[in-house]
Amino acid sequence: MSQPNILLIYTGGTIGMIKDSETGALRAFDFDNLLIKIPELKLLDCTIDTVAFENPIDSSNMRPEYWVEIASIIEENYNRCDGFVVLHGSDTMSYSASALSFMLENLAKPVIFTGSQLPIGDLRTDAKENLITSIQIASLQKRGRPIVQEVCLYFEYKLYRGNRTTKINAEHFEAFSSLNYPDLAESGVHLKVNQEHLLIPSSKKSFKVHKVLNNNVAIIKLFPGMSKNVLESFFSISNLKGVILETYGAGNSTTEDWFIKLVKEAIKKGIHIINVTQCSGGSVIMGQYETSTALKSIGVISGKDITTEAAITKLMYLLGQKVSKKVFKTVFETSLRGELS
Ligand code: ASN
Repeated sequence: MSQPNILLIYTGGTIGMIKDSETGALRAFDFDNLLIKIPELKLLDCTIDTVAFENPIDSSNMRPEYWVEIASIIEENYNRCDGFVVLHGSDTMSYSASALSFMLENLAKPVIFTGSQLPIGDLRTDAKENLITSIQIASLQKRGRPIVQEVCLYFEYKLYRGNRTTKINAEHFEAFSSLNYPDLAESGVHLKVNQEHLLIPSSKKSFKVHKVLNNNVAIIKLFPGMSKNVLESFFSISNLKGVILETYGAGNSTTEDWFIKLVKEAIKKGIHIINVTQCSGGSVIMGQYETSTALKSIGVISGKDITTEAAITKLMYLLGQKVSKKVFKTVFETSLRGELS
């Protein structure tokens, strides 16, 4: 049987960075140098092709155009390759993994995002394990079919559903967490895949790539003391189409009249408002407390247990799809790629 063919897509991030000799700051460097640093790749049981961004980026410079670029590379190589590994900075990796999960409809092959906290050239780097195991996961097959068939994120011995993750630590090697969904696999002495948690795509539907994203969106994080003026300014942004409202606890907010009135007016103007909790884990349950019943009754959409990263990218995706006003709430509250329970 032939070896799986894996495409490694290098976008940038700490994994391939070096220290600028003048400023001491880390900056992205070219991909060929990166591969020289990992001779172990030749020992893997697969063939590896590589594509790199012309100018690799620190992922803090990530934007939807780059997501389209990653999606297009996957689309162009979809039939030829058995799996994809995307090397990406950790800062916005959860946003990118979430965005790609929505853009790649009926995905039936693994797309594994990974990166590292220390550059690959560093003596104590976490890059090698992350990269090598990601490639191994992307190569896993059963009866000639890939075992993982969704967008994932692999970091520090754990494989997560990409759109369930959040970067939770800027210091630890264990930089990501998936608080509302179990790990898909764990890497120890053996690679343990939790089959029961994997997405199983419908084999009848063909792969489709969506490249239109609408970024006329905003995230508003509530805090005690937020003034009417601030909220009013947000809602008067021209052409604003949707807002992720980061609320307290199980989806609660202030019940002050001015607040509820402004949100109600925004919804009337056609702005979609999605209630997502500021907590890292748990779910929005509008109506559980008195402080969320008004939000429910004026038509605020429940983000349930979605992450902010998945919510903002789902919003951009659905707006890009021109989902009608009538069904927008229902579609948003439905799991499309396993992003909510
Ligand atoms: N600033 C880096 C990035 O996101 C952080 C990292 O990769 N660890 O590109």
